[in-house]
Amino acid sequence: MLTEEEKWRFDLHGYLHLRGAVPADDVRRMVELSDDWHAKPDSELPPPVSSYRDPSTDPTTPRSLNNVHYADDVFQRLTLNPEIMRVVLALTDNCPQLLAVSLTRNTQESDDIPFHGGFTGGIRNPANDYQAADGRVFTTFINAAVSLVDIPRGKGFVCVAGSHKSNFAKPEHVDIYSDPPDVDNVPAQAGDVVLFTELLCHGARKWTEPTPRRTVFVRYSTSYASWSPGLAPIAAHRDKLWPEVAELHETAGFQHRKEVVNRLLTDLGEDT
Ligand SMILES: O=C(O)CCC(=O)C(=O)O
Repeated sequence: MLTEEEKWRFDLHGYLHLRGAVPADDVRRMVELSDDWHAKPDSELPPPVSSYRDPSTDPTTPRSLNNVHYADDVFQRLTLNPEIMRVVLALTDNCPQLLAVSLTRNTQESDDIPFHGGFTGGIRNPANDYQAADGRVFTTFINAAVSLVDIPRGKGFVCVAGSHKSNFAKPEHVDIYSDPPDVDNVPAQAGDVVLFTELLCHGARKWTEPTPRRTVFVRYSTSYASWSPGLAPIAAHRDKLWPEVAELHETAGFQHRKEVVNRLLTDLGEDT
């Protein structure tokens, strides 16, 4: 499901840039919902949508609204997006679990996001691991960053390409504003997805454009990772999810093949 070039690129860099993965109508709808919900306090949001950090006590942290897929179909459709899932299935060896969906807004008032993540040797965390062998790439914790706006060069997502398999600590002076080849910035168009292993050292530069940056972060892990069991699905709101999305959320053993995976593989023309 990954081309040889994509495998080479993901192994080398720790991320893939999927261009035009999300239909324009869906992007428009998500921008509309972002502008509506981000204008409201948490008390007026459709449950179980809520801020990751309370904006009244953390006003400069980019506000991230969690659980948005319970509140509108467009986000459920995004969790099953064929281009995103083509890559997620390959990277999890057909054992994916949906962890979280958050709608984030960065404005000129928002803080930048310093580098975090990155492997610096030692024993790997099995819930956030990366391996490449037998002509395949494999990772256990994935973030699909879906951009809803155009990101000019020099702004937005940055990473230390290759740091998902680095063995040495990053020098202090290499930061989110450093230049290539130490730091990669990924300019993107609305509807593009930057899909990365959370093991990659990554962050975001300060947003200086007059209109907000709007991004949906869809996080996946392997189905058998149980380090965030409280995340999903939320029992009291499970009936708001499509059956396939609820199943995608479930923790399951690595020998178990989810029905949603078989359906996606069939749609992708793969042998189930
Ligand atoms: O805003 C970004 O592109 C980076 C977000 C980030 O650092 C994260 O989701 O962990």
